[in-house]
Amino acid sequence: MSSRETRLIRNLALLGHSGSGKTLLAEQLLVKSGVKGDAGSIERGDTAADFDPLEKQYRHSLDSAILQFPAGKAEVQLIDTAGDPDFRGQTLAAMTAVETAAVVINAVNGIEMSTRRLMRRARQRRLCRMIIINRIDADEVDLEALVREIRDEFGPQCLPVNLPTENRTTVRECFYHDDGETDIFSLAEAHAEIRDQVIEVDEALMARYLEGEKISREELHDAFELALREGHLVPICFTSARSGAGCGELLRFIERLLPSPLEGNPPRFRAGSEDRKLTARPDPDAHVLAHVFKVVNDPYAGKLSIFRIFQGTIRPGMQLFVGDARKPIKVAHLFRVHGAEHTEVDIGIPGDLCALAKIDEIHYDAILHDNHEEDHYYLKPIDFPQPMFGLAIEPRARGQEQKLAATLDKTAEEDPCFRIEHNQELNETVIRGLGEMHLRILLERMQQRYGVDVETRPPRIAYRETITRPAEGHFRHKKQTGGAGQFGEVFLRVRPLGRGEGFVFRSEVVGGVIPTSLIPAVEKGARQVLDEGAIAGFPLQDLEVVVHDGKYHSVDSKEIAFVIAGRKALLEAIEHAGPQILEPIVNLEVTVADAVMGDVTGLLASKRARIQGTESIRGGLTQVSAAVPLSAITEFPTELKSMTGGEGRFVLEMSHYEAVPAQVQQQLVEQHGERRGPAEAAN
Ligand SMILES: Nc1nc2c(ncn2[C@@H]2O[C@H](COP(=O)(O)OP(=O)(O)OP(=O)(O)O)[C@@H](O)[C@H]2O)c(=O)[nH]1
Ligand SMILES: [Mg+2]
Repeated sequence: MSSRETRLIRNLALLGHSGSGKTLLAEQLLVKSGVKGDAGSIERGDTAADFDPLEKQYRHSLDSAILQFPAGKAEVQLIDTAGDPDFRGQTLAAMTAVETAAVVINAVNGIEMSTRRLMRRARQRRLCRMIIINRIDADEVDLEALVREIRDEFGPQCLPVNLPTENRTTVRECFYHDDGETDIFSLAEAHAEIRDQVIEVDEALMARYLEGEKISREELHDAFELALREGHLVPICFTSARSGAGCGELLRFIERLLPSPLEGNPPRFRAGSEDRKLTARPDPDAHVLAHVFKVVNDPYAGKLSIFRIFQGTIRPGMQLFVGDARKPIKVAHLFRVHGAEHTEVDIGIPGDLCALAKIDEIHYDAILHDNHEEDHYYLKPIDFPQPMFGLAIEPRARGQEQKLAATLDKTAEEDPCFRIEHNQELNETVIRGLGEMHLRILLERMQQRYGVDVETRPPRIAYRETITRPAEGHFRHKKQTGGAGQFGEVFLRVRPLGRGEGFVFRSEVVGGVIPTSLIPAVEKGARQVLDEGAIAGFPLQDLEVVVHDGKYHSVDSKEIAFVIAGRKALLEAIEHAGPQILEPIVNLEVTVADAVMGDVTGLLASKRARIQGTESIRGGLTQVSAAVPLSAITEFPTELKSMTGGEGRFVLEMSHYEAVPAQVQQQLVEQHGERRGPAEAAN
């Protein structure tokens, strides 16, 4: 029997703006827990979490990394995430594996863009949240002001559980203690505030407390967990990942007061098409239910799938199903991951983060289970940002196409915000990510790991076509070729639908003027137009097609006749329905030095951008957010680079589709005509 116990596990993700000190803080926790003798440094590139060569080179985390260490009697599984918004795919995925989101704030910079985003995401996923104010060693930081700002921004439930003291070289706990000197605030007041906040969640306890009764440590602990779970408390800790101040105390806090998998909010599973909601039970004897939150492809060790066990026990030798697959996979070896290393283990219990190696069938977001009752389970999906920044790529050397394709697939397995698109017609492969840096790093990694070199260029824009008003269309297809002829006649009408509603096809044909068996042929013809576009060769969307009349001939009416009639009738209808070309609009977030902010907003304004806000973040940087047509920013990465001396950064995500200006539409229609050539155009 293994001595692992779910109640002793503490799973937490370190989240926060890039540079807030997450990776260095993780180092300090490893040192304080005795796992490591000395803390590694970002500059030397010897931290446990940033083990990838590119992470060392860029001095930033690019992937999430799992670290394991003891905290007193507890066993911590910590996920150090990348703060960079380009790499938020894995960061968001890590949130599904933990009870607690620990959001790290750089005391020097204060609340930053990602701080807000991550606090919001963690709340949406019902995680217990805590805030770590790091870099308390820095000169000229106003920690009292920062705590007030945090409370203004995230609510009065954000309360310190310890306070810096002795000139910020250490901290003093204030949930269990009520006296002692501190550098900021009064310890007695901080103690009263957090006690009241915690006890408030339990009415009976509150009543006894007000009566002056003594509340036991266990009762306080349980109320603390409840307050965390309900979002009624967001504890704040202070640390310096540089000097180590507050890090030992953080470790003790993790042990004593952060939730175990038995205490956090249980994750919401769903099942089947009817979207039944289910709650996992962290019971070692229940059916196995585990969720794959991370996939890593090591060029030597192969594919590693890392999952969180929510219920049941996994042991080597047992069989597991992946999603609704009938064929089971065999658990040959079970691993636990620590930084770059993985160690074989003989058991995985509820709450554990474990890994399986070299199993092709497993993919990100898969559910592993051991009973067909759980075939159709899935975890409430994460709302990932839709990657919109694209690059068309091809291998630099001939003959590397296969290798490139395989490498791209591996990359897509690891990163939920990376997409590969193939445009058959143009024979073009386009990769999409959240920003230029995102794709640049992924391509560099492909080069380093697999020796695949690529050339890149801007891709074609994914325009769409739609209609703006209802119209009628009609076509009679009649052809006599030798023996049997072809005959089919279709009357239909079209109507615009709301943006994003897609395509609806209905039949209102009565009296069998077109036999029911041939209606699908009409739909097939209509769908051809949908794919090919009607005016400029782009897919059509947001319209309803209703076929309502027609004629058929008992001998000559074959499927093909109605496919053709359906297609041509729809083309005619669209011609009268005010066809319109739509273009993707993206939300762009640019971070630049204050000094060049004016130039950048000017540049964006010249690109049909709507500036939505500018916000000065500390450290001399400004963030500009804007909605801008994707087609207008093809040159933006290069322009931004020259404007900012390479320091400017941006990310973008899909917002919505909008009509293109009239002259752009005309150009696109003309280009399409030229591409098709006069012969085809006349067809
Ligand atoms: N003075 C001081 N420097 C710190 C502290 N914590 C981190 N740093 C420094 O800040 C820089 C960034 O630290 P990281 O730990 O890489 O930050 P991160 O949050 O992991 O950043 P990403 O991986 O990009 O998300 C490094 O140069 C650290 O040495 C601290 O408490 N005090
Ligand atoms: Mg880091």
